[in-house]
Amino acid sequence: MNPTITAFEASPDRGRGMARDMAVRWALEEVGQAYDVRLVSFAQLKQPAHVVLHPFGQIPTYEDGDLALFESGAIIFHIAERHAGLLPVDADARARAITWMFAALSTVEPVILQGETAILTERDKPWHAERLPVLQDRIRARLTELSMRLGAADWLDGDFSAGDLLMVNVLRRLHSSGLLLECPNLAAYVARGEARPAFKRAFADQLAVFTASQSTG
Ligand code: GTB
Repeated sequence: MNPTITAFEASPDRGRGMARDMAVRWALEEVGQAYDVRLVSFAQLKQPAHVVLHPFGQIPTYEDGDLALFESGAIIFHIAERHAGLLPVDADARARAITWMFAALSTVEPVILQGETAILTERDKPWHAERLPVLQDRIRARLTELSMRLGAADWLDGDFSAGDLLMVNVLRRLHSSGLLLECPNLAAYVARGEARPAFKRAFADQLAVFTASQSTG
């Protein structure tokens, strides 16, 4: 039996691969693990049948036999632990790759999310015009630090790892802001990630869900 993940029936991002099933799909594609997808509506997310899998009523979830997981980072870590290809075999290199997974989700993503939230939900606030540049400067500062560490390397620590997968996925959220272009090596890093065949397959599959949702009304 293939593992089953959940994804939006009709993603609000219109298939741009911004919802968090994207990274899980990408990880599964990288390791060559076939998977099934159960599509859920926003209403279904909050129903008991889904909340038992995900206490916060969100996507993605991951089910494999008796195991049910939520949190995209934990799901990707689980996939990377059980398959070759996303974490180095050498124990120290593996620990460093896992460190980058945490860095992506707990150090880089929060500043990006704060900026995104300000744009999406705080535009009408009287303090928005003052706050936005502050948040954008925080993103710039984090990107500059990351850019310095990446330097001219292809990936953050040796070969491509789950740390790069999560970092690229987080940085993709900046595509529409233009901020990524201020650090050309990071823009190239994201482009390298998006050029991977596994990324392209995952992207196409989630886009196909959105396209089908439009044709069926
Ligand atoms: N920390 C969790 C994880 O990494 O798995 C966060 C999961 C999460 O935020 N899930 C969102 C969700 O289910 C979808 S991905 N939201 C429904 C709810 O909370 O009721 C976040 C997301 C949604 C839409 C866009 N977009 O349209 O661009 C981007 C990202």
